[in-house]
Amino acid sequence: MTTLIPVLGDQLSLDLPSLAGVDRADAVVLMAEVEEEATYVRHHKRKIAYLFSAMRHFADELRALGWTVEYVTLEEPDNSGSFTGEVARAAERHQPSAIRVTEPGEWRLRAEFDAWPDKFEAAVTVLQDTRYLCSHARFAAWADGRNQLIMEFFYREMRRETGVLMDGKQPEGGQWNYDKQNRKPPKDGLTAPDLPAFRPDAITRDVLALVERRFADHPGSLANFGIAVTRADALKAQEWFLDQRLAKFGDWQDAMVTGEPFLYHAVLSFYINAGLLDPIALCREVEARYRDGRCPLNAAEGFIRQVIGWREYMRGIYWFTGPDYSQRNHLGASRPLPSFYYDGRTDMACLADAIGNTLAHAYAHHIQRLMITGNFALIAGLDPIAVQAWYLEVYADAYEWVECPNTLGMILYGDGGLLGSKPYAASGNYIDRMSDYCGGCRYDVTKKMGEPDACPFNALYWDFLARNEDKLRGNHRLRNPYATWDRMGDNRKAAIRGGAADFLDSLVGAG
Ligand code: FAD
Ligand code: DLZ
Ligand code: SF4
Repeated sequence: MTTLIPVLGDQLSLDLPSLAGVDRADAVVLMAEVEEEATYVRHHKRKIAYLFSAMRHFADELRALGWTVEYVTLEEPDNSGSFTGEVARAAERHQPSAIRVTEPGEWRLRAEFDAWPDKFEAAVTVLQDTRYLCSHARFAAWADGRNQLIMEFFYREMRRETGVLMDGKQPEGGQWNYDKQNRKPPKDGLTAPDLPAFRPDAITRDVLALVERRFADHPGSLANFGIAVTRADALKAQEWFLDQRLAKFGDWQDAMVTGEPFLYHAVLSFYINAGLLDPIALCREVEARYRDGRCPLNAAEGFIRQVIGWREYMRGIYWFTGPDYSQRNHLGASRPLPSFYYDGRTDMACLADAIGNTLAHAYAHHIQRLMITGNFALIAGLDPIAVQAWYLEVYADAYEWVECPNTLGMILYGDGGLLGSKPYAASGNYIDRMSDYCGGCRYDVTKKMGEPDACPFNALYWDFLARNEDKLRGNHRLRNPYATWDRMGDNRKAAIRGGAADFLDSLVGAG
């Protein structure tokens, strides 16, 4: 009568539905480090090390709670190399009568799980992942029949349903959204308190050696690894964010400063997405700090919007649109990813900083992902498949359910506006306003005409609009930029487009 409970690397939560209500005395939890999950894209070394160590610690946590856990390490000689292969081997060993699993975070694995009933004799149950606020059915009920899926309206429903930051039926403070108070340009010398670092224990040290040995050709560095790998330490990181950074989160949410990889961001997405932290409990803590007068409303609302708004919305879009969503390419972009995405070697100071952070920490904060690497990918017309693979590889919080809609929908406009009403394209001007990058750059952000030292973002921005005119001119939110473009003389237009073409020709592909 044994129940087999396979648990994936991003399901490290005691609240997992597949664990709920099961007799521990008659169940086997299966966890497996497998080549297929570790290499279906070339994940950043830090991401693999974090997940393997967190998985090993979670297995120990479950054992301490009385569960029987079978843990298959990557180098175990009989390791089949795939998750389904390991379920098959465990089914051979235990002849379970039931297999209970929580749905995975990617269509790729969902297709595999859906084939299990034909493959295994045991009764297979795939349970909805209750770690999210919004079920697939709930999102579909909201989304069905709408031409555009506007996050703000979805977010308001989540606020109403949870009662978070509500004052009766009204939003706390009278407004739903304090986004306008989340855009302060950085002031000179803006710094943030250092992140807490968690010293690697023996389990983590073993995993670091394993990753160095087996994934040497994957991007990124393992130096100074300090990511929390247990729930207890992730909770310490959460507490530290609430105490040290939350109050200023709202003000500096969109700011970028050279050499400050984290600023006032939470740096909690690794833990939330892998199951070590509960996002809803975290939002309630944030609300409590606001109600106690320990953080302003623009910080509390700004943070809660990211978690019960953007995060839930992105997941809803991913499952609502189906497995083909990631293949869309509305703008027909096809340029290979430049090599500097993998080594950070570029004279563009903004890209060098954002990519340098990424390779060092498997992290970049949101505005770097959106307005630096993302904006460049959009206006340079990079191939959406290559861009998605890069974002999935290099961030320790990346799983397709959250990476794909952010990349394809939010930055690349690959879905033609289902998710955003206009592309997030910006010239160097925006980057100059929101960062200190341009002061230390060999390019001149004030130059636009295609001179050798003109900021490449400037020519690329106009070139992007001109290149995609047939698809974008009709967008009423782009009326002003197109009106400006129209007012430019032919010589100026030709100089800008020539500058963009020269720059694009000079890029070396990563392949
Ligand atoms: P904070 O800025 O402190 O925000 C708090 C929390 O809000 C985050 O921990 C996260 O859980 C949530 N959040 C904020 N913005 C988003 C968003 N747009 N979508 C989903 N959740 C959000 N986030 C991922 O978790 N995984 C990804 O693979 C991922 N890929 C991205 C790709 C692109 C192109 C862009 C523009 C954004 C991506 N994001 C992704 C969203 C966001 O950048 C990260 O969640 C955030 O940078 C994580 O750092 P933090 O914990 O310091 O977040
Ligand atoms: C990301 C990842 C990696 C690198 N390795 C494993 C692994 O060896 N075993 C495992 O169970 N999960 C791993 N994961 C997480 C999965 O890829 C993740 O569960 C799916 O992408 C679904 O979100
Ligand atoms: Fe980036 Fe242009 Fe500023 Fe250089 S000048 S940092 S390339 S925006």
